[in-house]
Amino acid sequence: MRIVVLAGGIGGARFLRGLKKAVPNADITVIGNTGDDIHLFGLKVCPDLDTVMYTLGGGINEEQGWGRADETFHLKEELAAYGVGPEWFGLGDRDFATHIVRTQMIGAGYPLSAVTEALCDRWKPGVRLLPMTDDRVETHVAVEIDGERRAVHFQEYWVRLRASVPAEAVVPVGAEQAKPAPGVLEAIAEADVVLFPPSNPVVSVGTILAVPGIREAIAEAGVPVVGLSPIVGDAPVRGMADKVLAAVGVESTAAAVAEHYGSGLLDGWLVDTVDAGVVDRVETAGIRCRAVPLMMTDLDATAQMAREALALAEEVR
Ligand code: GDP
Ligand code: FO1
Ligand code: CA
Repeated sequence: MRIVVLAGGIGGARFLRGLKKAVPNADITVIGNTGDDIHLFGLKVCPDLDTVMYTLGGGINEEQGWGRADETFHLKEELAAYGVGPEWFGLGDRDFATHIVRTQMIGAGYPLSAVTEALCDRWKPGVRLLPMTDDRVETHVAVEIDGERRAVHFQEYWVRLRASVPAEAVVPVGAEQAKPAPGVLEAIAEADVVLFPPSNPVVSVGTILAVPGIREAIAEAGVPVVGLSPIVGDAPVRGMADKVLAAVGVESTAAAVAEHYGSGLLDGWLVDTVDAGVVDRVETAGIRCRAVPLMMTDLDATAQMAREALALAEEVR
């Protein structure tokens, strides 16, 4: 079975671990969000691609969900001693190596997709990991600080400001001009099923869908498209999805997120059992819906979520 998954960072990566366990022989292509990417200290950092790569490759900091296990921060401290920031972004020594290799290869002329493949030669994530695009896309968030409206990088909004001010708009800068990376449209066209893991609907899946051609390819593939809600009990399980959903005028409920994707894109939607009350509303919107446990507490629970998603895909096929 050929499965395409549109993934952000932690939610996407943890779901993929369950999917691999549920269907060990599946051919899985991950289309990763690169809107979170940021250039720091002259280096290109791709948090969501790295989160998927480290999680599936066994190098992730499990408690934190991002960054490397067994990490140290000597380099960051040395940079700070020179007064070189930003200090608010936690890049560790082991993680730095990834960004150095990536930046060096990009400087030598390799596209991000080729660089990602080279990095995955080491980590062997067991999936084909493709960036959504080789072009530069950066998610910016419009905020009002001290009465002044300005745009900040998504990482500044989330990591420095901890999403403490309302997001007034979310803009994937560069997305309109971006082209899908090599292999992305082909993987979608050849897929048997497309899954949206419980990733952020705005700054993860939404950013991937903002690359012209990807949404259209999914709709035209004619295969089941099934998503899992990242909103449980009217709140994100973690992160700032509520803040960025508000910016696009969507309430933080499992039903509203399904309606936001819409029946033109989604065929099936899984909500958590605590949200069983919204199943009828989602089905009224033309999307087949089931309520099942959606908390990724351990690998078995996550694998069961993946099985439920694939079962729903068979139902709507
Ligand atoms: P990020 O890039 O690290 O923010 O990760 P993603 O975009 O892939 O996923 C973030 C989303 O995952 C958040 O909106 C969370 O609510 C959701 N999430 C995290 N853990 C769980 C879980 O155990 N169950 C569900 N249903 N959603 C989760
Ligand atoms: N998230 C944080 O909350 N604080 C950090 O200092 C931080 C550093 C960081 C470094 C490398 C990396 O790959 C991820 C990192 N993240 C950090 C997570 C990052 O914000 C991601 O973009 C998440 O996916 C949020 O959507
Ligand atoms: Ca992310």
